[in-house]
Amino acid sequence: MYSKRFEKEAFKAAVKENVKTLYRKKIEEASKQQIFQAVSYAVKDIIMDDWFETQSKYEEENVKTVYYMSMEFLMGRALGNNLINMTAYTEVKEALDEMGIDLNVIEDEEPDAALGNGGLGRLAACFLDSLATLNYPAYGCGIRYRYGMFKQKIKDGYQVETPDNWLKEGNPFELRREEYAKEVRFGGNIRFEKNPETGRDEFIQENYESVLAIPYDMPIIGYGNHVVNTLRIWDAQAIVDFQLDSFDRGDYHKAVEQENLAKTIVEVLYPNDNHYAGKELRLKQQYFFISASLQELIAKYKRTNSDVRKLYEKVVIQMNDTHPTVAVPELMHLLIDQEGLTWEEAWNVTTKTCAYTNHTIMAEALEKWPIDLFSKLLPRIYQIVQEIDRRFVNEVRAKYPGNEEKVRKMAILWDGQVRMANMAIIAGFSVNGVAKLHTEILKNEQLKDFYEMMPEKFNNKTNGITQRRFLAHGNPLLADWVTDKIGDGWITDLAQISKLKPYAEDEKARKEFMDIKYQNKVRLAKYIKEHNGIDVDPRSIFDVQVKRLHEYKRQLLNILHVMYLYNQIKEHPEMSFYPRTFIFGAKAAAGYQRAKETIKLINSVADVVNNDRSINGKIKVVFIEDYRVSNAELIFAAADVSEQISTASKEASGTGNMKFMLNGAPTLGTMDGANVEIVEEVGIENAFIFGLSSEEVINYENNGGYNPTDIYFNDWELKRVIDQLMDGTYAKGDHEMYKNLYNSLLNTQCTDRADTYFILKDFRSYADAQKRVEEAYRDQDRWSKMAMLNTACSGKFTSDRTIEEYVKDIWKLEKVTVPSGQPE
Ligand code: B1H
Repeated sequence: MYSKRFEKEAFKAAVKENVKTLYRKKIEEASKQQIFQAVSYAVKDIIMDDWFETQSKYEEENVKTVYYMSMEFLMGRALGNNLINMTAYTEVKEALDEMGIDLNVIEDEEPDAALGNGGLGRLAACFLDSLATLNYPAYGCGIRYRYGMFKQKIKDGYQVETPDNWLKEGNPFELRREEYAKEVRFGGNIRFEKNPETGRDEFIQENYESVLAIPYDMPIIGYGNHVVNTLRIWDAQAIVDFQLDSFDRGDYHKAVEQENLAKTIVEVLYPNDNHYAGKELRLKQQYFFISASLQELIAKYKRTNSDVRKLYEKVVIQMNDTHPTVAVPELMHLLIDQEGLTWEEAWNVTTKTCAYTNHTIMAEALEKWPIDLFSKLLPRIYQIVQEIDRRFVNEVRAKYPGNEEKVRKMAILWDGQVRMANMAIIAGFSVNGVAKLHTEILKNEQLKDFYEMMPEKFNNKTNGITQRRFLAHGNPLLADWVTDKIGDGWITDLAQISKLKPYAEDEKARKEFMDIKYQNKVRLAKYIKEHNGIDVDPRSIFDVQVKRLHEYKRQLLNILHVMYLYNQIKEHPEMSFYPRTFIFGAKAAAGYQRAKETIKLINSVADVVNNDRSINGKIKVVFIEDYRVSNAELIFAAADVSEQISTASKEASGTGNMKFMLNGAPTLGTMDGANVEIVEEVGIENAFIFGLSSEEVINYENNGGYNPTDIYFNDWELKRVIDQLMDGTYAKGDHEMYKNLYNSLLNTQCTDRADTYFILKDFRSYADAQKRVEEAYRDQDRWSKMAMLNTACSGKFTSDRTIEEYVKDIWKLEKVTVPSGQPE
């Protein structure tokens, strides 16, 4: 399709020209980074026509558009993915080859756009890819953080965080759109004044601080369809002198303050996954990007539509968790105070426009803003929240007379706090969970009262991932093999991958499949050697757990089991044991002590085990530094075993589980999140399931927990492992190093319940499942079948399917076709 525009010679000339105009250099003199920039600008140039065409087509057809509001977009690298979706990867690779340039090396020059923590942010990125590929009009709206997710270094086994200066060399794909700048105001006081002409009370805000929000656009390229959507991320800039209100002009102090506000507001991504920190700056960030995005969305709507009372016909706002929920009162504010709608009219629009996705049931992730903080920062918004709350509480009392318990649970304002989830549910027309089990838990436990009152709002949208990045780009060997077998329809229709199923019975195909896995393991082994200096044997089982570090995800269970295996091998050297490489990758939130201790423990176990010649390399432990989207692509491709071992009920969905499955790694996991649906698709015989069920966990929790000490005293092998946390085995004799971990498992010394995440309880069941993994792997016929069936049954887990469900049930969008921006 792009063959003409990627006429090789023209592209090569463009790269040379860019090196010349950007750096006054010849291609032979340019650095790898400079070539990356030159190549990217050449690619962006080609994108521009389609980007332009797509946006004009949307405007022409005046189509309904989804605005995906998110504090996080974990995009990773753009160059390779853009080329894949332009169906130009191979051609560009060849063109560069002819110039003596290796595209893979150039791709490695690009910093990850890490504007997210983990699954929630990566989901947003996958959704944008699918929306563009499926021809749907969509914007992603977020923040252009100056610093993204911190870079992780491991020093002496400890995590050290360093700033992620991702914009240092410039971002070749972004476009600054100064002309769409918007003012956003904070604080001050408000009053109302009667307008003598209209007779209406008009809202006036005084003594506020404000910043200018400036959008940067990034192209989101659909696969082979000429669609280019936009990720719009906002930067902040001080409002310069002449833009200040007349009485503020010349106020030096204020000017400096506003300069500071602008600088701090977009400075850095909060590095917490599944955790609410309650910082004022975070609320500022939320309001900043929401207000700017809504102002722009209304302005855009009004360019082609006359009646703002019908906004919901052309606009739907999806709130990615509660972080963007201030969109509800802000939309009310803009509609009432600027567009002149009545409360009832504005409420009608807002409740038909906003929808909410819940991503977690973890109590510590619930956003509850102290009222005094909230009302000082956003005085008008707080008034509106009060009024929403007042009206809703009236409804509750009308529906459940005398039942104040209902008010206590469902009101927005309670106990001095603004409960954002309650507001999102009350104002949203849709509330969805992210996997079947998660949605059931929301309906029957967490959000029971809301579900009873408004069942029609609740629905499930099981998460998905994009096969373009996580197979076509991340695993080219397997991608080509799949295409060879079944054609390339899977790239935009992953259901077709089920056509691989018959090949699971074909010995030759199985051998090819395992051969590709082996080559990907060699590729990862090389990466590990380069980055960790550790030799790993690609013939060993690559057993992988990569995800954010969190107690509920139970990396601790995994490493305790490694310690247990190590004890066994030491004690019984004659015991048959299939060599295993345990691979970890995880960032811990900077202030999360137990998580950081777990990283240190993993690295210390690695140190001891990897250097013990007596075990003949039967176990290797590797902690991959700075786990992120770009190295994730290599890791998934090389994995044999996918560790998805969260305490049942805690992982809302998980999406890494799907990436492993797509790449042919069976799941070793609990019946949690989307694991349940993975097992449904692939069959329980092609997974290794263990542990308490979510009902059992919830049951224990509702009855005060369980007592791990019985288990501790009755299982001497497990006891020994836990005691090794305190006896210095993995701490060069230090008895204190892991005391927080030890206490979290057994003790009474910490405030919360002992072993909150049922690690001791699930330990034996996990060890058994691990034994079954080993047995299965020894039988290469059986394993290769399992592995291939995982790939073949992964069709459900494409984000394309997820997006089609959102479109059908929630967003109601139409597909738009875009002609090629250039004549063929
Ligand atoms: C998920 C978060 C999250 N759920 C608060 N919740 C945050 C909560 O900065 N914060 O305050 C950041 C992130 N992240 C994840 O969402 C779930 O744990 C996964 O199970 C799920 O797959 C993913 C996408 O739905």
